[in-house]
Amino acid sequence: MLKGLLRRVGNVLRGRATLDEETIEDLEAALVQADVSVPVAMEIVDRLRDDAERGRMTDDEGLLDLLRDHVYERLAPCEGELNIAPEPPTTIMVLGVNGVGKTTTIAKLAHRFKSEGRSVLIAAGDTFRAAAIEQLEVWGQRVGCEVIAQKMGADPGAVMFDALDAARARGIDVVIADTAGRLHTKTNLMEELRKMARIVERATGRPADERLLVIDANTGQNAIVQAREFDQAIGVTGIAITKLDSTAKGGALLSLTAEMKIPLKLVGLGEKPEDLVRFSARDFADGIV
Ligand SMILES: Nc1nc2c(ncn2[C@@H]2O[C@H](COP(=O)(O)OP(=O)(O)O)[C@@H](O)[C@H]2O)c(=O)[nH]1
Ligand SMILES: [Mg+2]
Repeated sequence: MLKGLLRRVGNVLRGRATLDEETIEDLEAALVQADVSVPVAMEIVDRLRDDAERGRMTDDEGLLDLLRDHVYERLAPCEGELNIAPEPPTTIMVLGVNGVGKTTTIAKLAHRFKSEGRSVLIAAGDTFRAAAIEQLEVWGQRVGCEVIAQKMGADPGAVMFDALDAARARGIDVVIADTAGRLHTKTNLMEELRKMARIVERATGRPADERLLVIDANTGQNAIVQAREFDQAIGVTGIAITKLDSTAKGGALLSLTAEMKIPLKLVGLGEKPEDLVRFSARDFADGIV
């Protein structure tokens, strides 16, 4: 499933048992091309050089194995589980810029909770685009979940309020809220997000249990900018990385976790409801082939 991440890096190292100057240069370049930031790429190369000098290699997969181990060690402390509230409803706000996969991830999450026997309500909080509401309703039908929606242009805070009200009345276990693809440069949109967050807090007596930031694995270094902006707005509690099935990169994750200590929780591996898995540092590292 996760095969071919950092593919060029794998190619550079394959069959090489020694880390000569040429390999080091190629390795650094390949890491940066796979969206690893320059400082993190240099750290990785230094670490590999140290390990190689200590002779921790047995065969010609040796360097590649060292890289996998190192990536695993970097990411393992970041593995995290979705927060589930002790008292229902668990509220999950799904955040991220347009096109990263928020709506699809919501459908996948709803599908997963339902298959675990939990009741789910979806709030169509992306009221910015009419298509977004329709798309969510189609998904709701597909995965068998009610979607609470208002018209395009409606106040997302009001949609959130309605959804929480309905959830309380019906004893729903999980409320998952879509949000607009707020360009982080547009302050009023971030303001709307904060308002939605306040409404959750007022209705449930605590901040949204999960403020899940969706990041497209193809995003590159901009992922860090996105994470910072959304974190400043309402505090991000977890990250879902989508489209890891369709990229040979994935290096942005290494830079992101070097910069910010936000748990990595989910991985999107396709466009179907079941294409969502828990983030696993081991799988990610072993995906480097
Ligand atoms: N290959 C792949 N495509 C995805 C994944 N998640 C979402 N997509 C696609 O990305 C596009 C944008 O997704 P959408 O959920 O509408 O993004 P939103 O604007 O953030 O709500 C759609 O074509 C989805 O099918 C994934 O994990 N893998
Ligand atoms: Mg959407």
